[in-house]
Amino acid sequence: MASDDLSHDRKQEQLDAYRVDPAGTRLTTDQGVLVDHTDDYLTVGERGPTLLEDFHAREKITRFDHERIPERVVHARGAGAYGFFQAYDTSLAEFTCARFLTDPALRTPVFVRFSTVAGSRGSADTVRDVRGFATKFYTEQGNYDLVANNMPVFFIQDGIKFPDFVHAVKPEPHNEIPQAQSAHDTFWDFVSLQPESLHMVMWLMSDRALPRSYRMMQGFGVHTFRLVNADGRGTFVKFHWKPALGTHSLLWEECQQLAGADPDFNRRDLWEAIESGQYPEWELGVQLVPESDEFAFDFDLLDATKIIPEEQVPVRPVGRLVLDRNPQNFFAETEQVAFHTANIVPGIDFTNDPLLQARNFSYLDTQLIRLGGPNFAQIPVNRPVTPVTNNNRDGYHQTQIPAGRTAYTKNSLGGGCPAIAGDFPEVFKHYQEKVEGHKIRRRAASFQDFYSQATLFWNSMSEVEREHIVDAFRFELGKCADTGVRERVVERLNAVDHGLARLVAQGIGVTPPEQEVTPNHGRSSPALSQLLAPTDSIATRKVAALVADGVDAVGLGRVADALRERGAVVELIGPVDGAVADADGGQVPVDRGINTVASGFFDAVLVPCGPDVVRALSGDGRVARFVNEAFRHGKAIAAFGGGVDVLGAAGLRGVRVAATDETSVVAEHGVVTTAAAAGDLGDDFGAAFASEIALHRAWDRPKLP
Ligand code: HDE
Repeated sequence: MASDDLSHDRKQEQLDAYRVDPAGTRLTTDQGVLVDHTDDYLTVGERGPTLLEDFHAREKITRFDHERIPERVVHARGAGAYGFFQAYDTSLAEFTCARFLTDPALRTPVFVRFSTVAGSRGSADTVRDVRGFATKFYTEQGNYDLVANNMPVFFIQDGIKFPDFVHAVKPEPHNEIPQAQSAHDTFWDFVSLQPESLHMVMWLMSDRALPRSYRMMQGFGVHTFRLVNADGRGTFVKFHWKPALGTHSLLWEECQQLAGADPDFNRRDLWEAIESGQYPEWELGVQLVPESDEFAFDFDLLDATKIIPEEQVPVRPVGRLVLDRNPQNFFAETEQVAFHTANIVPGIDFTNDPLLQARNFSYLDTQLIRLGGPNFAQIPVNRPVTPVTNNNRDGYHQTQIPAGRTAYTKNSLGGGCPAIAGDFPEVFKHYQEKVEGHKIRRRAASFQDFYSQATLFWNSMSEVEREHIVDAFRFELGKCADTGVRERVVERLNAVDHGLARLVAQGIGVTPPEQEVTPNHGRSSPALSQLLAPTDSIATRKVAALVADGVDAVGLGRVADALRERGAVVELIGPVDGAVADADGGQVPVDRGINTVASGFFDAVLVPCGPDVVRALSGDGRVARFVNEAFRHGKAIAAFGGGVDVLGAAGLRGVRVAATDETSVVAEHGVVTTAAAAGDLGDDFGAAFASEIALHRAWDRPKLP
């Protein structure tokens, strides 16, 4: 079989056969008839009635009328990309016979689709929501789909509740309000009556629900799956994706701004990173639990509302995922891709997690209606790179021509083909599990602890992460009109942590609970905090350099070079698009006018020197707002020479900046300043700015009034 680079290209080669390039072609009908006029209907006389016989117009309009397919019932809005997965070594072979996980010579092609959950296809990216992270591995043993989320647990324990949960979070049925929001009565009503949702609700109220980028979020398979080795021995497994750029979030205020300024913020970010060759990367890791330890935990491994703390079972690195190619057509590829938790390959199997089992039904079922029939696996993006040979036949959109007269097994008239694979080494063998029991509809007692991991999550947060969680609860519950719902949620939170419940209550006009119901167990899992694992890289981080006529191009160039050398993206933002004059009268092209951007687009701001610049920037309310917002959002801000004055004009307070004669670098709370400019600007200025950007945000910065 093909290996290394070849197998990575194998999917692309397959797709090439379906790609249609309009370059050099002429317009035809669907029947291939050339068309010379497509702007006017066929009519009787220039101003007369239109004719039904105009087959070209009819076809054009009909095709347009039928362009839409149903959007996904959840995860409707998404963005996808191709890439590859490669295992680091053979060490997992002891546990699984899945070759893509154990053969480092294989580069397995993948398609990944990221998504939000609640919003419609056209909703904004930066809403408070879970993010989907679904990967289709086109392995040499068939397609494997790891349909993951960016949070490691789920709202419910049993799939039968999924329609209830989704109906509660989606827009309310009487008025279809609100779009892509959990901040409304029905969602919180559901939460208050289903305490098993609380752990996931803590994640949803945390910064995890506001990823800075799809490229900067973790992924989790959520369920406990099973790895199966060549001898048929099973091992429980949880799958983890870890982003190479670190896990980072936006702030809620930025999200709201971005939802208007660029509703495609995350989608665009992924697209642009790949187009510019900055390929996003993740590491796949696994937590392995021997079957003998099935009952060694104080929760049930089959309960999808629980994590296995990483301190208890470390995450073991397996391989790397790289996304290096954008799709060519959103509909054909990203919209038509069909994931299914039951798409597994030899070496991977299910457990009896009742949420997973329900998914194994739902995904195939939903594709049948969404993609219009049973042949959706023939759609190019969905095709495996391995041969598909069976007696499944007919149905809507059959595109193959199965030859021969036999469509049944066993046959003698077709030479017995396709033949049963028998003991062929690649054959899928179901994991053998002995099962016994009564037919009942009842949740296990081991699923009944709803609070301790919600508490674990709360205990593991840093102070600033906790502040964000409290603010999120206050915002969301503040949008609930029903006081009974607000009170019930506070009651539930009181079982998570008394202090949390009181803080939330105080922000939403509910009487804070007097009594602690369950004492906080005090345990934490440091790996859950995003802030404890900062990266030192500024790769792909976006820096806005605010420029105007008279800019010190020499100084600006030095800082920009220092940042670009470290992988950051520096954009020059002018008063309008076009160019500005530099201090010597030369032209400096700008990347964008300030009227087309928002501070939320950037991770950091640079204010350069130049007397006219300072005058122009200080007098521009848009600049003041831009810098002020960046400051409030904790972003790294740098200014040199006279540019330091712009910070004061933008209302920045409480952080020391360089005095007018102070040419050394002053860095305080993520604000980096110096009076030096042009040729006097040293390398240490750019380096200091880069270090602050790498911290993502200066969380200890004084708050502006
Ligand atoms: Fe999904 N989910 N889900 N889900 N899910 C769908 O499948 C469902 C769950 C996830 O980019 C649907 O093709 C049920 C957990 C992702 O195309 C649907 C239950 C996790 C995506 C469906 C769950 C997910 C979906 C809608 C509870 C994280 C987007 C359209 C039993 C591990 C895939 C579709 C893409 C999509 C059902 C719970 C992740 C209806 C019944 C837990 C990333 O089949």
